[in-house]
Amino acid sequence: MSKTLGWCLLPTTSDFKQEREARRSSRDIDVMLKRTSQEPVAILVLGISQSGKSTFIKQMRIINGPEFSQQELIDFRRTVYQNIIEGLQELVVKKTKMGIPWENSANETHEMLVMSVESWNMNLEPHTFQGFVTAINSLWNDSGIQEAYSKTKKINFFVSYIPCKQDILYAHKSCRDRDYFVHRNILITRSRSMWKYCFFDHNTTILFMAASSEFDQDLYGDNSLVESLNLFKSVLCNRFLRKCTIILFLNKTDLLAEKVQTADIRKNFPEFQGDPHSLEDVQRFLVECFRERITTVDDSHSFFYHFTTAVDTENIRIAFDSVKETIFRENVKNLMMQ
Ligand SMILES: Nc1nc2c(ncn2[C@@H]2O[C@H](COP(=O)(O)OP(=O)(O)OP(=O)(O)O)[C@@H](O)[C@H]2O)c(=O)[nH]1
Ligand SMILES: [Mg+2]
Repeated sequence: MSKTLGWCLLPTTSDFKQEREARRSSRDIDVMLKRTSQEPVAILVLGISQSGKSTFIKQMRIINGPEFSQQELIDFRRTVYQNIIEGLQELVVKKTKMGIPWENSANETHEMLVMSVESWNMNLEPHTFQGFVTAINSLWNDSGIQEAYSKTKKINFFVSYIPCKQDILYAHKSCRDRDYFVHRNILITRSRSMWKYCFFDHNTTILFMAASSEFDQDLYGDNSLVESLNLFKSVLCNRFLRKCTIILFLNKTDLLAEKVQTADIRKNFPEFQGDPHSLEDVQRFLVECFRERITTVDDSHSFFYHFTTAVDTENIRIAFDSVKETIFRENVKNLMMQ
């Protein structure tokens, strides 16, 4: 194309020079693009507990394969049983704290049974779990528990079954989840033990997950969003991570959309200006909270963000495609600056 154009315009020596330069740049870019697409890249998935890190990594497995084996599904069943019992125990404690009585007084006996289960200490198989089903159902159907539940976050109940992919995504098992996934030249990990595989340069991206719906919830006694912002700031201050690109996933958008309908973020964050019942306004505010941490520490980080729902495979597929594109673009930019 440039050759044809060159002949038509009867090029001068300087035109030839320019064309040679252009060809050389184009070749350099081709080499760089080839290098970027092959260089190992690491994504460190960071964030406070319950923000959705393991769910994101499970989605990587669902999206990029291989399929879960029957044994893996059965292993997840125990986690789901454990989540059901622990979730119900948490609700019973909340109900008591809120001073809500049992609708059905027979549930006092069921309460004793369920509260005595040390689910983390036992091998929950279908036949053991079956022994608690009547009590679980009865407590769950009591209006006292329903009232406590309507004032807290959602928990799912299942009895004697093999979990499907969606159940796996809803299961929470702190720390013991498989915590990395390799997709082509990309290592995705949430584990510090894998940091040895990272270069901590522009080839490493921090994917910071924050549960956007938890602005009014506590984690170990402190506000969950404040905890998340503090961790975000300490990540930014970490000298090893200084050159990394930061991608923020403001996660649990489904729960946030539901929450803003009734909750008022100004109770926890009086500086919020805007409509507390507008999802967009609340999301904009949250992005600014995180962005502000970057500017107070060091604004040389490249910063990108997405509103995600980690339990929604399609949503994560789109977000991950965009993450890959961002990493690629950032790498090309960095190589061109070298
Ligand atoms: N509704 C909803 N639930 C989510 C979303 N993301 C994660 N969860 C649920 O939130 C819980 C915690 O998610 P995890 O991925 O286990 O959180 P984590 O960051 O790995 O937590 P730790 O392992 O304790 O550090 C799980 O029960 C998930 O199913 C989301 O976007 N929407
Ligand atoms: Mg986890």
